[in-house]
Amino acid sequence: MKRWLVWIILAALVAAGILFILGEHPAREWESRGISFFQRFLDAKETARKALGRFLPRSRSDHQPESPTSGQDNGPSVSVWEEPITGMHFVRIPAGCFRMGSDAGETGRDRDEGPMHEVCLDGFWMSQYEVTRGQFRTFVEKTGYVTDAEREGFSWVYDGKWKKKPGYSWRRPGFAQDDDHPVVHVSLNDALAMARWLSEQSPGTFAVPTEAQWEYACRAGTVTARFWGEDPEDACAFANVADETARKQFPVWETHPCSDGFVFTAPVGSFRPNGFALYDMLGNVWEWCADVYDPDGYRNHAEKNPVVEKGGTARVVRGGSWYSRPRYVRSASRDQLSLPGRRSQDQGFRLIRR
Ligand SMILES: [Ca+2]
Ligand SMILES: [Ca+2]
Repeated sequence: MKRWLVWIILAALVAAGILFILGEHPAREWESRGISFFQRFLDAKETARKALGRFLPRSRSDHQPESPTSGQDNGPSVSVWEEPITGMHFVRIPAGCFRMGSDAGETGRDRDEGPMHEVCLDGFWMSQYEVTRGQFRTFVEKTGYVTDAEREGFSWVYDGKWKKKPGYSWRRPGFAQDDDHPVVHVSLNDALAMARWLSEQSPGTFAVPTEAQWEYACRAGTVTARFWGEDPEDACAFANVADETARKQFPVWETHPCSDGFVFTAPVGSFRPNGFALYDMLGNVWEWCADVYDPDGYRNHAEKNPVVEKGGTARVVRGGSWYSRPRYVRSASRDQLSLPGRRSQDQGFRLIRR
């Protein structure tokens, strides 16, 4: 092997090691969501690849079309359907195709966001807001449903670290919430139970979105890292995220450089919507998707209505939460919880309707 090539490889390994160590400190989403050591290594490698881009082989860079106009300034024009029992609003998401995932140049990107690929979806309805505590209460009162957190007597709560703690559930979230806040401490099982009940009681078939439906709905025609553009600094007009407000309480957090006014959950719809008139697609609470989490799932995605149904127990969650630093608050960012029964203080959901 040529001597100069050996030196470059050695330099890359040292740089990857340093970046890996530097990246350790506020690893909040890793810590809470059980991302493996191997994925952390790959993430550090991706960072090193960017830093040493001149020397390492480059990934394919997908062509990006021009960003369409979102129409947010005048308020998007959409069809809304109100579900009669819970009062949930559903907006019509038109059939269409989009580029799913992110390209290698996107700041904060993880390798599981690639390769970017074309996906086409049938039209569907999506709940305009995250399911609220009040709407979930209606479901529970009419059915007697008991959530996984209540049945097993504990949930995951943040008090400087993520811990499994007894006594927490949607009824006792661990911070102040009224019925307009998104329900939290709900598992995928709980979300699917509410969808099944609505399918029996109300016109239409209800479900949690597939990961492809979620990203298509979140992007609303945009190709930028976030539906408002590229910049995390602009987050606080559009999303409740880890921000300067939260940093007063948790000084070690890596935050967005702006103030959204909320440490924990905000009432749904407190911020500006995306181009499909959907609120809080990014931030506030993480949202369950129907797909099994597979870091390489995009390689085998069907072009039409893809969904990953096999391959393990972990399930996809999307969009980030009040706890999330900028890299998790992106349209293409993917995260996971290890089981459909997992729940936490920043985990909620929204439904779709067909
Ligand atoms: Ca916040
Ligand atoms: Ca959300």
